[in-house]
Amino acid sequence: MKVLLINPPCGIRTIGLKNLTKIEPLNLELLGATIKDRHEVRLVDMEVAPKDLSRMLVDFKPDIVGVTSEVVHVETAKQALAVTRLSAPDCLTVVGGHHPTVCPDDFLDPLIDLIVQGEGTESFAEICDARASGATSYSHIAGLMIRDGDRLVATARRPLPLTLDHQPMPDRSLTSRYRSRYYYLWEKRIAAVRSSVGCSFPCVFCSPRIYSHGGFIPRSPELLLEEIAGLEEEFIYLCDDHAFHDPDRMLRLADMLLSAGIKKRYFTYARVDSIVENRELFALWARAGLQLVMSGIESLDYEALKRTGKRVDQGQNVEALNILGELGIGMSAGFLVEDNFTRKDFARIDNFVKQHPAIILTEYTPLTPLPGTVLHRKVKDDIITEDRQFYDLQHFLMSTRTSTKDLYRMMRDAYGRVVWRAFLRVGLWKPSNWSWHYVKMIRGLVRNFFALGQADAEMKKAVARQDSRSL
Ligand code: B12
Ligand code: SF4
Repeated sequence: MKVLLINPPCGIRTIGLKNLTKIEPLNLELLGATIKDRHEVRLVDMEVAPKDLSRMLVDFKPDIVGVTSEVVHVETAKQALAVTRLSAPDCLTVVGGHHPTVCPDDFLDPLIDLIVQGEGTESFAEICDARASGATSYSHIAGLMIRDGDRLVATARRPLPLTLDHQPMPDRSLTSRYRSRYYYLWEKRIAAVRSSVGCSFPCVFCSPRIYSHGGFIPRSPELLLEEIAGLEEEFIYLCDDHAFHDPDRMLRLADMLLSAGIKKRYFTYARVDSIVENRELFALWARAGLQLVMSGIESLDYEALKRTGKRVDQGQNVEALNILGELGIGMSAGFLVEDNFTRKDFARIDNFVKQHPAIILTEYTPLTPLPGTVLHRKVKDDIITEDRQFYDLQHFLMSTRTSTKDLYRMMRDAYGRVVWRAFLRVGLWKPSNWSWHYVKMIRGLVRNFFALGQADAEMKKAVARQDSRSL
């Protein structure tokens, strides 16, 4: 079978990292690796080359098309399938990934034949094999949602695996023509590696914990060492939800990387309490090359921090920052933007950031009810738009006490200060650090700046469109 895998672009109104970072579609590289011995596989990354799809459809004529989707890709994934169906009307269309797993209803659409939930590699391989042997029904394959008229019918449950060790090495040759275009902010050439998935903490706004049913699924250090050692890129984006969930595993991995003399630099997400509780482990990781961690500081206010269900306190936030500062690891610190924020609240965060030089970057996030989360269930009736391109953790999806126009402006100005601080703290001004891809980064910053300026008006238009449809 000819199998085409598509990474769709983000929605046009989406703001944030989409304009500042491009990362290989590791999910599709894993799917491709799983089936490549039996099927012919191609991959189109529309995030970096949106026009490639039409060209590929003419050349390749796929029998099966697999599209991945996060929440902000719901419409663009469907658009990609609409284009596909024009050239290949008989191809089998399959959607999978994070958002179809936590919110399959968003993909109930005649353009989509099958929805794969969860880890998906085995289900997808079974779908391709069944299609190759002439199947027209897929209801015997576990882990799917199949459209039946205007509803979705689930096939048998496919339990989540206990480890990720059954998955093959991602087939990075599928993205060879795009690799030079992947970057992470100021890092020029990067690779993504997944060392685990899931997290068992109870944060009410968290989508990954819903995906993993509150479980933590690791890949073994031996396989990770092999994968990392084989990478050409020096900067590695460990795209776990909480890589340090099991400190012993991370200790073994750091030891193995150091013993093997592998010199790479790493970014990952880490909870502040795991930093505080595992100082020596982070010291080891600093030696192994850990350069930047993303942590949710969330709030400087005791009650607001408690409301997140995150179970960390301000003392741990500060201690984690001190530890990282001593170890020379930077933090990208996430802060929630409350709906009653004023300039004073942003100034308070600025002061906090000034006092903690370990903070290299600051991210501002309005509390976002991602579908499937506990928070979404709680506030469902207060959400003002169903248009998923706005579910980017940068838009206000519920009514606010401070006017949204002011909130977006304050966020835009705060990001301006973040850029200036990063410029100084990372030393981006030094000519020796210059890279041509900074042009893309600066273009992305300008796009985000204007998009935040327009965000209020764009949201109001989206709400009006929705209201007129429901009349
Ligand atoms: C790395 C990452 C990024 C990277 C981009 C990764 C990429 N190439 O697209 C960057 C930093 C750019 C990024 C940006 C954003 N991200 Co992001 N990101 C992640 C993170 C941490 C890991 C994703 C990943 O690569 N996982 C590894 C792969 C292998 O796992 P996977 O995608 O789940 O795939 C497996 C299965 O799902 C399945 N599968 C996947 N696709 C398909 C397709 C088919 C056909 C089949 C059969 C199976 C299948 O098979 C895979 C192998 O088992 C996740 C957290 C998470 N747990 O997913 C957040 C996450 C996906 N991001 C999120 C968001 C909101 C964003 C942004 C909108 C934020 C912003 N405002 O900028 C943007 C927009 C997306 C973009 N592409 O730019 C949310 C999405 C929520 C949701 N319900 O969808 C998540 C879950 C984080 C969160 N806080 O909730 N992100
Ligand atoms: S610690 Fe992070 S990954 Fe874990 S549940 Fe909370 S937000 Fe999600």
